[in-house]
Amino acid sequence: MSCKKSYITTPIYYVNDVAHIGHAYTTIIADTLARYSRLIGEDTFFLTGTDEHGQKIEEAAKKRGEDTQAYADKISKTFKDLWDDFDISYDKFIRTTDEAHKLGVQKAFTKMHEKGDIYKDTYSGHYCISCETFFPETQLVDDEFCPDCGKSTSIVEEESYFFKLSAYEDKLLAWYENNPDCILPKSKRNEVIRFVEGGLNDLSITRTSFDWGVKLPNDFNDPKHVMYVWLDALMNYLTALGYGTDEANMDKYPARVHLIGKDILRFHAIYWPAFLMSLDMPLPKHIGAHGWWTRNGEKMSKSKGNVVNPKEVADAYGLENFRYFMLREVPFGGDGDFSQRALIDRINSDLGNDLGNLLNRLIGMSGKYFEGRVECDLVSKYYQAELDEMQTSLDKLEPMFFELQLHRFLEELWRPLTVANRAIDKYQPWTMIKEGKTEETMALNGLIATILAKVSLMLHAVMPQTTATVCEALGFEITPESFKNIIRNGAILEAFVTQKREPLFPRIEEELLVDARLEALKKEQEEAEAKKKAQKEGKEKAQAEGVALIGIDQFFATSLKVGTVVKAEEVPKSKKLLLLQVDLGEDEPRQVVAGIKEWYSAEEMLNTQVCVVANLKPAKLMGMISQGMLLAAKDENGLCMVRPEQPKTNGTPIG
Ligand code: ME8
Repeated sequence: MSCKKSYITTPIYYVNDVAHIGHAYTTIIADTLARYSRLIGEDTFFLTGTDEHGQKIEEAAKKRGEDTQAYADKISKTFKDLWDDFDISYDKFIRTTDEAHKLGVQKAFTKMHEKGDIYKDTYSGHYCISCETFFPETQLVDDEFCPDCGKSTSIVEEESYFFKLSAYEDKLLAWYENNPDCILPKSKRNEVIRFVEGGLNDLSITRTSFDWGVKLPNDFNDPKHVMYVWLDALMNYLTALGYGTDEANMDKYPARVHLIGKDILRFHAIYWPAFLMSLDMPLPKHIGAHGWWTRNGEKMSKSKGNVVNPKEVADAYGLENFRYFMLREVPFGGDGDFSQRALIDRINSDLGNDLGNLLNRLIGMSGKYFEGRVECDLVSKYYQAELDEMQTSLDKLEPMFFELQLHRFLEELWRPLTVANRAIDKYQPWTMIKEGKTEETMALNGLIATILAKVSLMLHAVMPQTTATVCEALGFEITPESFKNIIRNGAILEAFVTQKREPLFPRIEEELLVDARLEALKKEQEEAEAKKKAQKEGKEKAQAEGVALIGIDQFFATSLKVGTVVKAEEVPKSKKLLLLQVDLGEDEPRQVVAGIKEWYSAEEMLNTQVCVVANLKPAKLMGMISQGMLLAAKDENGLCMVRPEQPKTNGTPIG
């Protein structure tokens, strides 16, 4: 990617919904690349924008009862406002509803047609509106569902213009082969190659079933067709430079770097280069596909209520801390999980302890020993080993950056900070100064300043404001010139005087964002704990009183039923027992031997309803089988049966 001119893009985001953390991630990576390019003196063009046509947007507007264009205007503005709020350094914000863009798309359609790459036929197949993608039947899940997002597809049979994608199979494979870095990370390139090797179908590139899209050029005299939204959208990378309207700058930025999420790799790594080949335009330099963000291990979705709002995170934790976290936490291309705990750890540890504290130590020591003055010219006399160690790390950085390995870049960039912090512990300036080693102590402060300066310059693209503040404390401004002097030419920092200042990264103890869903879960858990505790206490109390508590499950393990005594007789020779036949609504009445004779006669019991424990193991009483037990209440005044207040069908469960 290192070249004199660079062109960096984000995807253009659909306006069916507002931005979330995933959109912010792509945009922050692209912004970091753009800022670094500018810092190293490249002429940089950074493009972002919104993708506003297609069935998905039309339906989203309809669902809300809004005019489609008015709805697109509204949501597009929320993206633009967010990026402005996030100080995203884009040079152009494109919208696919811009007139100039539409003209460019029409020109491309005409060109591809002239090239013989477009023909008319009938499309018959399945379409996923959510992904705005056609799928052959063989790729569907259970003959119906989208293999990418899992939503139901709809059957489409309509007249369509096709792009001869199949004609580009070999050319695409040759391009991947000859440009090992064209798709990053490289593992993703292999995926794409395998897909293309599996064979490409021609691509339906117009739709007739709705009309929220770019119309075909007039010459085609086919007003019912609108462009397929992906042809329309991908063309933004050319129309933003003036393709089809003002082409003076078209060749200015040949080396293009497209930042995308892995979900849209196929469109960028297969369709897009094929379209460009058809248009005889230069192919992208890199297509960088990052992974997917989840929240606390789960896919983010509105229905789950766990979508991370990037603005809320940035407001709570600081925009630049958030930027650092996103880029440091996850290997480019891999999936990442957003958790506030991980973010807090990064802020307190990497930023607070390693970086912020180093600046504090420098300010403290220079203030205490040298009235704030720091000189760097004798650093190499005393600390060459540390300088060498720092340089080894710095030399590794740029290749990592240009391979989009931003997490490794940041990891390596932290090593010099460790070198500086370790040097302080090792050389103990507080002892050196007492021993009269003034020069060594000043040189040590110089080493710290040098390391802070170099790290800040390299970190600038990730944390622009923070690093500007650090360098201001070190007496210089971050500019392409200072970058060139200090990083490229190894210039020694000029002497400067430090001032006391507020810590850059105040420690964060608690999660600052209230996650409604997590809060609800936490509350539920707390309530369950409290209930458990109360139960335990109650149980202990009850046990102390000789009563054991049971859970509801235990209660329901007992089958209680209403029944009618259909036969009742005394058990000979027994003072206590009656022999009852109780109808529980089963095939046969149950025989129950009940110890109630002292209080009830057989006649009194006959034809009355009783409550029976119906799932007791059968027991033998005086040689007779008892298949249940009657509920009764007994106190000092005697025993009475527990009966339903009103007659109930035999077998009615109680509970
Ligand atoms: O696909 N994790 O737009 P889109 C990481 N309009 N990144 C995520 C993410 C997540 N959970 N969710 C979204 C489109 N993204 C088309 C693009 S380009 C010519 C047309 C990011 O609004 C990621 O970059 O659905 C993904 O590629 C993009 O948002 C999709 O945004």
